[in-house]
Amino acid sequence: MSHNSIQLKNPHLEGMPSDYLYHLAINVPDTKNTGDIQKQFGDVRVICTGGTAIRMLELAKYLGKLLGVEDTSEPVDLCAKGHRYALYKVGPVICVSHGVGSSTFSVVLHELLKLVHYAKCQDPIFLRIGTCGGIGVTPGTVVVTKDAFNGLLRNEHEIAILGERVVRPAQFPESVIKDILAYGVRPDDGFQIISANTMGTDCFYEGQGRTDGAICEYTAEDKMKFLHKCHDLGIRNIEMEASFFASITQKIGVKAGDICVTLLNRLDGDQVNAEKKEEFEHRPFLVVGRYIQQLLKK
Ligand code: R2B
Ligand code: URA
Repeated sequence: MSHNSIQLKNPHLEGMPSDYLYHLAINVPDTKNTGDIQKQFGDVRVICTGGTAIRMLELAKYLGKLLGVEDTSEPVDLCAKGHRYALYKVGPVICVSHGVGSSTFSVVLHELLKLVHYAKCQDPIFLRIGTCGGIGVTPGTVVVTKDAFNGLLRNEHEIAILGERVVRPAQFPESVIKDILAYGVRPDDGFQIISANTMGTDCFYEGQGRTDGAICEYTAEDKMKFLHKCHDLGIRNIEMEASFFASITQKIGVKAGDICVTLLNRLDGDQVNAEKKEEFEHRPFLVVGRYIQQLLKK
């Protein structure tokens, strides 16, 4: 089987003798000779990302045990010096926090893509393990994203570049979705897993049609109409990164998947009930853990 490292889509990088991955606090002193980075990160096959540092530490510990990683010491945050994101490495997996929304995720994802490029990682897969609001599904359901919609209900990601609107497609590869569903689920798990479309918004409150933010200029009826419109488009969950994540990984041509657990059914309300949060947040760990186990057998 032939393996590939990722090709970035930036010709300017060719002319940079060194590169400082500022928010990760990782220095690449010589971009043409990245032996040290390859030594530290070259074995990485899976890049798990998720909102908070604590959840990524828990995931790292969980995966360390599951994958039988020999080093049993507490994972160390390798990017602590950057003071922005946390990065833990357990064997061939790194678990990295990305904050809330695509603006914070964008910063770390650009740097992670450069990191795996400099490290010459072979066939890396990027995953997001997150939380979301569901639409018409039982709270606790795990949703694996197919097409990612933005807050304008378009299956694309829109971003301002050089003062212009740039629109990019936002789909996740079918092969990854298929494998996550095939290997990540067991009938006795006690929760549902589905693949469906996801809306990624730039705002938790008004952007997701909530009526419990500091500002709301629409009626409860308008909100329900909007949520039903989402449902009609096959959208079963709402979070804040999917369209950005799909668009960047699709543009680079790197495999990726977005796996989120629904904390509430938005057709029933807006407030997130924290009671079951911890139990629910563990569900994508099970799914992703089994998927990674299978992946590493190949
Ligand atoms: C889900 O949860 C966060 C907001 O609470 C955000 O990162 C997301 O996508
Ligand atoms: N995360 C979101 O973005 N929305 C929700 O409703 C819950 C979690």
